[in-house]
Amino acid sequence: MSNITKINSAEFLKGIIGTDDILYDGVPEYAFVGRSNVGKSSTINSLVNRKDLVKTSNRPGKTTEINFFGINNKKCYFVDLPGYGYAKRSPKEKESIEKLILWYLMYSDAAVSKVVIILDAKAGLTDFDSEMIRVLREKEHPYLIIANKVDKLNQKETSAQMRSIKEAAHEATVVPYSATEVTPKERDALLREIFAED
Ligand SMILES: Nc1nc2c(ncn2[C@@H]2O[C@H](COP(=O)(O)OP(=O)(O)OP(=O)(O)O)[C@@H](O)[C@H]2O)c(=O)[nH]1
Ligand SMILES: [Mg+2]
Repeated sequence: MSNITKINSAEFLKGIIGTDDILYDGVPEYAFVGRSNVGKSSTINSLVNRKDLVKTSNRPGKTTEINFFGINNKKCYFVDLPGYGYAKRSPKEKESIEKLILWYLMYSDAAVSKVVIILDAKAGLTDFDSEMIRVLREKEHPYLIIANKVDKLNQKETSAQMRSIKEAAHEATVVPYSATEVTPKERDALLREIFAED
């Protein structure tokens, strides 16, 4: 694990679509996964406090490679994965993205310290989210759920969604978040959660 309490620097390193030396260089990896358009790239930008380190878009399906970002001179990597479930992709493309994600997380032997699953707080878990949670639990792999875009919900809706997401996710840690309206305090709390050893 990384013992990071503050992010001082972040840089794009490379995008990969299969095996690569970067997976095996021993640097701890923090992987951000989730359905297309839930705000994976925006969440990484908010955590590193940069508006445009990672490209974001209101057109889903923006991220197609596994993108590596070096944090604090490569003390760890933040890894932005392509989103799954984007409706306008062909079934074949969808399948190859799901395979790429599962390969990276489960079979590549990459040094993944934690998987950060990002959801749309309003939509909750998708089938592939649940499948991923099932596999992560089976492997006893540390993971954390971020319920993003809570700025779109009122307080009552937020707490109802938090309860139902937590229940559907076998009582996993679920952090309510807004990548676009986050305060420094909320951001630091999420960073602590991500870097916590469980
Ligand atoms: N209201 C609101 N919008 C958000 C939030 N986070 C992200 N968005 C918006 O949602 C859209 C998608 O954000 P991205 O960060 O590109 O999403 P992504 O999950 O990386 O998408 P893919 O790369 O396509 O898988 C953009 O228009 C963002 O501005 C949030 O917390 N609140
Ligand atoms: Mg993205």
